[in-house]
Amino acid sequence: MAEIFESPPSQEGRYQPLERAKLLDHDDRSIRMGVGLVTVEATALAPDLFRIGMFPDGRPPDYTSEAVAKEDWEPVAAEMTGDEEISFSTEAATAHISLNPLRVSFSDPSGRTFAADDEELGMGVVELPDADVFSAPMGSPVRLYKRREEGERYFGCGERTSGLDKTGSYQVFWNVDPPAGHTASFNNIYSSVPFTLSLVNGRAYGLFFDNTHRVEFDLAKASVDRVYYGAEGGNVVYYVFCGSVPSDVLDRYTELTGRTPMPPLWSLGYQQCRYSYMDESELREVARNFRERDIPCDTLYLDIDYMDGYRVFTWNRETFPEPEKLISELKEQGFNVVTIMDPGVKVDLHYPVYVEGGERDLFCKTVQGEEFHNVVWPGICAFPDFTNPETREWWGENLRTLTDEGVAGIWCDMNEPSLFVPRQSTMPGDVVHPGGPGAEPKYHAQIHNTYGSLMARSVREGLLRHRPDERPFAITRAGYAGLQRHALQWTGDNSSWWEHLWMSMPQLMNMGLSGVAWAGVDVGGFFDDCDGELLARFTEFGVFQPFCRNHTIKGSKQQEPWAFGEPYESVCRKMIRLRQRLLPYLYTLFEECHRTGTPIIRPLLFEYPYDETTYAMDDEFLVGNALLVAPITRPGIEHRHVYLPDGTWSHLWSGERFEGPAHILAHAPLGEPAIYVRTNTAVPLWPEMNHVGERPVDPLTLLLYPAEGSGESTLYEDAGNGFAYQGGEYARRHVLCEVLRGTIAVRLSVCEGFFTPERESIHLELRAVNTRPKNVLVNDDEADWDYEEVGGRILVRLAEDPGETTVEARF
Ligand code: MIG
Repeated sequence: MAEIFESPPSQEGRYQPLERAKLLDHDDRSIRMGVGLVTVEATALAPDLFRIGMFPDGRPPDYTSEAVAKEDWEPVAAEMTGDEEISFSTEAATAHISLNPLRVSFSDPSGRTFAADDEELGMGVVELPDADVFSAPMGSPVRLYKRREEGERYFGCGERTSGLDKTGSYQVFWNVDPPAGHTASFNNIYSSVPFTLSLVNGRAYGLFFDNTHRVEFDLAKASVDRVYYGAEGGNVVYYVFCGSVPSDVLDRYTELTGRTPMPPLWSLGYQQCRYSYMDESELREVARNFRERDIPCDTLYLDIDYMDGYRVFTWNRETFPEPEKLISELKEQGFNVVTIMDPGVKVDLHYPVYVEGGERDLFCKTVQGEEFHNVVWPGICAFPDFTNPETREWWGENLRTLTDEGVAGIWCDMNEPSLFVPRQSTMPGDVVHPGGPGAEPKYHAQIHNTYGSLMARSVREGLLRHRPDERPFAITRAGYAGLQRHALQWTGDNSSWWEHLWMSMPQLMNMGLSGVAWAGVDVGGFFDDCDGELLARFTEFGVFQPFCRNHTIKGSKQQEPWAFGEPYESVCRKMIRLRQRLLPYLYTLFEECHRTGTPIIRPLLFEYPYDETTYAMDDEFLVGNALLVAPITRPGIEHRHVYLPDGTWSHLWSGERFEGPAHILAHAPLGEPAIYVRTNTAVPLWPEMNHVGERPVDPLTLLLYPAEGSGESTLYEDAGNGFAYQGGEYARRHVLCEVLRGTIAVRLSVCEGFFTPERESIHLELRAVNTRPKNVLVNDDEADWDYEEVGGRILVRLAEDPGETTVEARF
C-alpha cells in the first residue's frame, strides 16, 4: 500500500563510502577534512551538540536550512588530540574521528559509545552512471550508515501513526496527502521530521539528518546491527544530541530548530469545525447551541466554502455578506473565528491576487520557464514559490483581507502541496522554485518537504506584522523539521474509526518526541460518519490534546458535541468543561515547552527511559508529569489495562491510590475515563467558564492528592496574549507538597515575575484524605477551611498573596 504514493525510487548507482581523509585545518570548534573532492567538517556547537557535514563535488560547507533557527552558538571549549585517530572533546562528549578510512563516532565521559559510523560503510555518495541534466543540481544520493548499539531502540521520526518504537522499520520522509482512510500501516504522511531519539540502556541521544530532499531511514530493518540515513541528493548534514535523558535531547533539538511559540490562551480552549459551515446563519446557529447548552467553546472555523469560488483571500459575499459584523458579534459571545487557506491561486485574469503574483514573478515555474499549473479546489491554479522571501511577504500582506475583517487565526491546508492531477499527487520534482532575484533556483525535489513550513512561516510573519501585539495563531498540515516555530500542526484527514482514536496517541507522541508538541487530530474523526459512543470516547481523549478541535467532512453526519443526543452530549460537556478547567495546567505546560521543548503530551518513556516496559505504551500518555490518561479505544467496553509507572498515582474520580510500577485493570465507564494524578503534584484549575475571558480566574484551585512523600509542581500565568511576558510580566509559582508522618504541608513559593493575576483567592483542594484534620494552619494561623467526608476533601481558602505561603493540615 505504502508504495503507491512514494516518489520515484532512488537512482541506480554504486555506493562509494569515504576512504582515507586528509586533515585540512581546524579551529576551536571545527575540524575540516578532505577526501578527494569531498569536504567533511565536524563542529562542536555546544558541549552536547555536534554537527557533521559532508559536502561532495568541492562544494563549500553550507548549513543553511529551513529547519535551523539558531546559527550563532556560544564558543565551546573543544580540545583536539591525535592526528590519525582524532579525539575532539567537550566537557560533555567526545567525537572520535578516524582518518583512514574516515569514520566518526561519539562517546560521553561515562564511556558510553553512540552514533558510531558503521565501520565498513561509513558515509559516502552514490555514484550515478551518467548524471543527467535534472540530477546535476541535486547532486548524487548521499548515505550515512551507523552501527546499532546492542539493545538500541529508535523513537521519534515525526508524524507517524504506527506505534512508538521504530526499531526494525523503514521510514520515508516525503510529505504527501495520503489517500482517504490512511491507517496505522502507513509510513510518511503530511509532515517530515528526519529525527530519531535513541535509547540504549535507558540513556538517550538524538540524531537529526537535515536534508530536504526525499529522505529514507532504515532503522535496523535490513540488518539488526546497522541503521541507514540517506537522501536523494544534497549533502550529508547531521546533528548528534548527546543527551543523556530525553528532555536534554529535546531541549537542544528545539534550541537548534526552534521552539513552539507561546500560544494565545484562547487557542487552548475547545474548538469546533466542519467542512463547511456554509453560511453565516449556520455558523451563528452552532455558536448559539454552544452557549445555550453550556458547552465551552472558544473558536469556530470557516472551511473553504467561505471563499468566492475558492479564491484565496476572498469572501463569498452571498453566504457571508458582512464578515466583519459576523465576526465581531461572535467575538462578543466569546468566539474567535479562524479561516482556512490553500496555497493554490486560481488562474483567472480578473483576480488581482493571481495577476499580481504573475506580474511580480512569485509563482513556481516549469523547467521551460512557464508558470507551473495544476488543478486544486479553485480549478487550474498557480502555486506561490514560498522559497522566495518576497512571495512570503506578499502572501502575508494579502492576509489583510482576512485580518481586517477580524479573523483571529489562519489554517493552512493542502501545503504538501497536494494536487488533483493525478489525484492527490504532489509537484513533480522538476518544478522550479526561482527563489527571487539573486537566489539560486531550486528544483522542487530539493526543497519539497519545506513547502508547508515556508507557507506557515509567511502566515505567521504576516499575522505578526498586522497585529504586532498579538500572538499569531497559525495551523499547518505539512511541514519540515522546525515547523513548530511557525505553526501548530493538525494531522489532516483521519477517519471516524475506533482505530484512529487509538492511532492518535502514538501519532501525537511521536510528533512531541520530534519537536512538534503543539498538535492535535480531528476529534471525532474526519472521514465517515461518527456515532455517539465514538464521539464521546474520542472527546474523552481529545480534550487532553495540545490542540483540541472537533472536525468532520462535507456530507457526514453532524458531529458537534450535542449531535448524538444523550448520554453522549453530557459526556462531551463534562469532558470539555474539564479541559476548560485545566487550562492553567495546560498553559503552564505550554510555557515549559516554549522554554525547553519538553512535549505537552508525553509518552511514558519520556519520563521513564530506564523502564523498558514504557517503550511499548502507545495507548496511554502523560499530560505534563502530573496526569496519566488511558483512553478507551474500543466500543462497548468499560475496562482496560493500564500501566502505571514508578510513583504513586491517584485515580482522578475515586481517589483510589496505586503504587507504580503496576499493571492494573481500570474501570472506565462513559464519562469517567481512566485518568490518574501523580500524588503531591498540584494541578491548577480554573473556575468553570464557557470561554477564555468569560469571567475572572477567581478562585484558582490547586488540586492535590496527598500521599506519604513529597512532590513539586509549577503554575505559570501571564496576560494570555501579547509579548509582555518576555519583559518579565509573568507569574511563576512553585508548589511543594510534603506528607510526613501524616502531616500534610503545602508550600507556595514566592511569586516570580511582575505579573499580578487579578483575583481575590486561591483554593487548595486536597482529595482522598480519609480523616478530618484536627486543624489547618496558614502561615501558623487557623485557616478558612472545611472537610467533606465524601471524597475525603479538604478545601482551604487562601487570600491571593504573592508571598510565600505554607498550609499545614494536622491530624
Ligand atoms: O481536499 O478544505 O485536511 O480538514 O476540511 C480536502 C476541505 C481539503 C483537507 C483538510 C480538511 C478540510 C478539507 N481539505
